[in-house]
Amino acid sequence: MTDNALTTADEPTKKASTKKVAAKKVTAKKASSKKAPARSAIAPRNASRRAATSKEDGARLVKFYRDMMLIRRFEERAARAYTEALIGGYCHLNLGEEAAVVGLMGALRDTDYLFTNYREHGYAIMRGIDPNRAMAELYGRVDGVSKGWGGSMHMFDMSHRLLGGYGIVGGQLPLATGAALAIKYRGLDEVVMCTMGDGTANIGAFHESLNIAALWDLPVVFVVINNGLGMGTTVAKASAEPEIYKRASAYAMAAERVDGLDPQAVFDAAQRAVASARAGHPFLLEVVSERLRGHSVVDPAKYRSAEEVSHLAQFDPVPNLAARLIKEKILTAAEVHRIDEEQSALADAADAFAQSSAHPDVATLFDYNYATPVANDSRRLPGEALFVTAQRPSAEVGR
Ligand SMILES: Cc1ncc(C[n+]2csc(CCOP(=O)(O)OP(=O)(O)O)c2C)c(N)n1
Ligand SMILES: [Mg+2]
Repeated sequence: MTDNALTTADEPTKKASTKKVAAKKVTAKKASSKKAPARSAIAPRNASRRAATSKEDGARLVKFYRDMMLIRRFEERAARAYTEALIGGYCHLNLGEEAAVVGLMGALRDTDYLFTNYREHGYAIMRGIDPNRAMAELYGRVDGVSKGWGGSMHMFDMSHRLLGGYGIVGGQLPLATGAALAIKYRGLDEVVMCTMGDGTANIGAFHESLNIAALWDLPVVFVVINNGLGMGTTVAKASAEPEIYKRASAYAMAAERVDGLDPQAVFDAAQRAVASARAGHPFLLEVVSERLRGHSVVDPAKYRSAEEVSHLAQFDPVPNLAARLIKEKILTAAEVHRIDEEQSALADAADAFAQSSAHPDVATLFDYNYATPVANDSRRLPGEALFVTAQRPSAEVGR
């Protein structure tokens, strides 16, 4: 059990923000506040209460730092390439959510599956996909994870069991639930993790998927990354129950809420959630996180007050973990700096690799739409006629 699990379903957030709880079946008995608590209330920094870090935990924290730094530097390069118009389409970044990404992915086995949304670059890399191939996909090049045809939102790699990348909010949930049903049907020891945002918890597919998963005891962990915003709409404005993990009580599903800025806390909670799912008890894990930039690279986030923006830096998990590693003498400042240099070099290399990769041949545009041949598969390119009519003999024309 971690020091950083935040609340149970039974306790209003403001009172319970640092209380130790066990993962358990949620039974939201008391009505909770309709107003979402302030960021500081739902994501307390409780470093002072933390037990001394063991050698093993220290080594894991260093690995988390390395991985978080890689995601950070990768995303910064992606943002730059996008603003230079080298990357097209949409581009949503994991900046601020790095601790959540590494903690969650650390709890999965290679044989487990991941479904995620459009904010997916960090997840793809932490599933083991080469950053070069992830960046090449953003650039739409042949060496990309999806051969250049998916782009930022649609990475897919069966060999790393990343089953997408979905741009439709909530689109991944029924598919993830179906994958979990397939695993159960085949009697396999595998788990599906399905990540989404707080806004997604208000989509119909969320309720349908959680209901079926609980009813049929499917091996799936639903993870809500609660970054406080669905595009520019706050959780308080969008959700009647802002403590999203409590919604599991409607499906008699186990649930937990955790501090998403602490990678160790996320890892511990994710391990509990995954173990529960592997034993046939689906789980809802709410990870309270921060989105440091706009919804996508082009969003200036004008809906955030200057005061809110000025507080964001204190919630940045990357420098916070660096400070902890130095304070607890797990690493020296020089070692922290070296990790940054190494991961920056990897991100630069990924950028160079992507730029040197070829554009895909347009003739391959439709080659990956279906896994098996489909009789009426349309292969019409934009601008081509919908129906190609046979030429009539000239004598018939004008009759
Ligand atoms: C069905 C559907 N409705 C609306 C949109 C437009 N849209 C894209 S992202 C988004 C907000 C989602 O917020 P959240 O689930 O919190 O995820 P986050 O972006 O914070 O990671 C919306 C409304 C969409 N892509 N799909
Ligand atoms: Mg959100």
